[in-house]
Amino acid sequence: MTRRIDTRLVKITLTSILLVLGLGSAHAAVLLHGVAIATNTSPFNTTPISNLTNRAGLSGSYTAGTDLVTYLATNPTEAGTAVANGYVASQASGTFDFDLGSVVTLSHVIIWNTTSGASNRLGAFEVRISNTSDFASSALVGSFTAGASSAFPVAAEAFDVTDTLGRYVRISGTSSGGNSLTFMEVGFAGVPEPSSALLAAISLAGAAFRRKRVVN
Ligand SMILES: [Ca+2]
Repeated sequence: MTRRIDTRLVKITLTSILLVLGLGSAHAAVLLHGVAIATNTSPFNTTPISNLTNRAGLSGSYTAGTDLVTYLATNPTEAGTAVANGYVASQASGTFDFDLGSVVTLSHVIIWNTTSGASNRLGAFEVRISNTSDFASSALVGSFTAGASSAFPVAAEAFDVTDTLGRYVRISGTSSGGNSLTFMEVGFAGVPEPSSALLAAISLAGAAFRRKRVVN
């Protein structure tokens, strides 16, 4: 009797683990928190780099955990006015580092650029992910060229990166033409690391296996 219950518990637990792992696919990408932490550029004016993740000008609320596809379907726009909402680098290229707060599988970077009429808008950029804030070791997960809306408010553009585990994201960007570099906002999507629920399920499975062996 005890043995039968334990076997069932193991089956249920393993099914739960597979379910959780299944949910952790690229299809379940959700918005992630991300905080702008560093740049090697000097601001053209007094705008702080934190403006890149201040969510100030967005049309809808940017809430971590929201399904990415659902979020993009709401056409979240950025109102504009770089001084208040965006960042203006005083040089044409630079790096912009973000802390996602914990290790995740990054799947997308979302950019709200400045308008197409601004030659200093973000053009070509690369995305790297690292486990350390100094990027001593990092993985290149994508190379892209940002688009731009004709006028404010600007639309969101989601860039599909190679799904990769890490905590810190570096955008190395170049102006599309001007001698300074401006963009408004950056968001992220991906899959959080195995949740505490999954870890609990694994330890439960382990306990069930151990109990089964004792019964045998
Ligand atoms: Ca902003």
